[in-house]
Amino acid sequence: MAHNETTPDEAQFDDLIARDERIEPRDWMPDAYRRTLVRQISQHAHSEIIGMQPEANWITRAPSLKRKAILMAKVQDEAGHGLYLYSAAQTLGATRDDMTEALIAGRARYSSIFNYPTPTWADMGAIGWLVDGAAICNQVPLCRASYGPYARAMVRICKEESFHQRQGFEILLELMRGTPAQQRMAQDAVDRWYWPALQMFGPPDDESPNSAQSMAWNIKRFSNDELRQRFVGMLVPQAEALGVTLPDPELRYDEANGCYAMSPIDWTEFHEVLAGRGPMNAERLRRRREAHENGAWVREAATAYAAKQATATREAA
Ligand code: BYC
Repeated sequence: MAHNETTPDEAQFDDLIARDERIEPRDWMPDAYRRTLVRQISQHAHSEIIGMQPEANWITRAPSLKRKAILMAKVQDEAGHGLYLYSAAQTLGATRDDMTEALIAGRARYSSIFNYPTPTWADMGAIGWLVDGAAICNQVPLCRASYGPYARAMVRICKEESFHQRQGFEILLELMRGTPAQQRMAQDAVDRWYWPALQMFGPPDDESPNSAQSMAWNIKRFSNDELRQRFVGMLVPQAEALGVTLPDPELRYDEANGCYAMSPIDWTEFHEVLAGRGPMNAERLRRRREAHENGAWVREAATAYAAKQATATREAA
């Protein structure tokens, strides 16, 4: 076959993408498309699972029974998101064991944001407001991603993220209506989480190796910088309503080009965190490994039960 000739499978794939329709697990797809999806979806799943840790740190210390119940529900939602996403990656042929092994061996990426500590209760507010807020901006367009199982998982995840964002906003609102010490605690948490939240959207567009191809495949619908701009635009009026200051003296809306002007983002810090040298990277992985080892008996029991069921089914047939 001539080098640039398209096979019928490829033509059908290209046609589905051109018509902005969904690719399903049964459909033929280029290897690179499959690999990109496994990469992004598994990273996303790992982020949800590691993302349980900074907040789990506060479950036993939440300031009231009601706050504890809400926080537990949120952390459980994140476990659920991880499971939907691992399942979506499995439809592409990735195995759960391989993905888990890559994570605990420190070979897999997960969002940079979860490598920062949560020293105060206000961090629960800042995570909900800023981290879940950034997640919503990034993930609502993913509900239209071209790969069906990923897009469908995102619909449910985004609904739950909206609740998470509101609960974070409400924690900060209550602190800002409290004593001067509570107000300072809220502002301090916002100061610490603001810049790492902006980094969640990934490197600037001209340094984002995956964006162009992912956008051509209708996986990503907006570039990293476009989503970062959209996020800042969402935060400005909400910060005003809360009475907190966003920690960027250069932040202002530029009427001329319709964008927010902002101070430069510290990409050195971002790359340090990605290289495993953030404040909490080692602790997050240590805790994940420990949880995996402690859960070995559950996996063994489930495997033994499945084998027993299979024998019973065979014998009944
Ligand atoms: N952290 O070419 P680029 C949550 C990597 S969980 C770490 O722009 P892409 C929540 C990137 O992977 C939220 N790594 O990549 C949970 C790539 O590395 P590789 C998680 C990052 O994929 C609990 C390299 O940098 N959300 O909401 O086109 C509690 C070059 O980047 C980061 C998702 O995962 C980062 N921040 O775009 C509360 C959303 N940024 O793989 C909340 C799904 C970039 O080439 N993912 N990298 O070695 C995405 O939308 C995209 O993957 C990204 C990056 C926008 C993150």
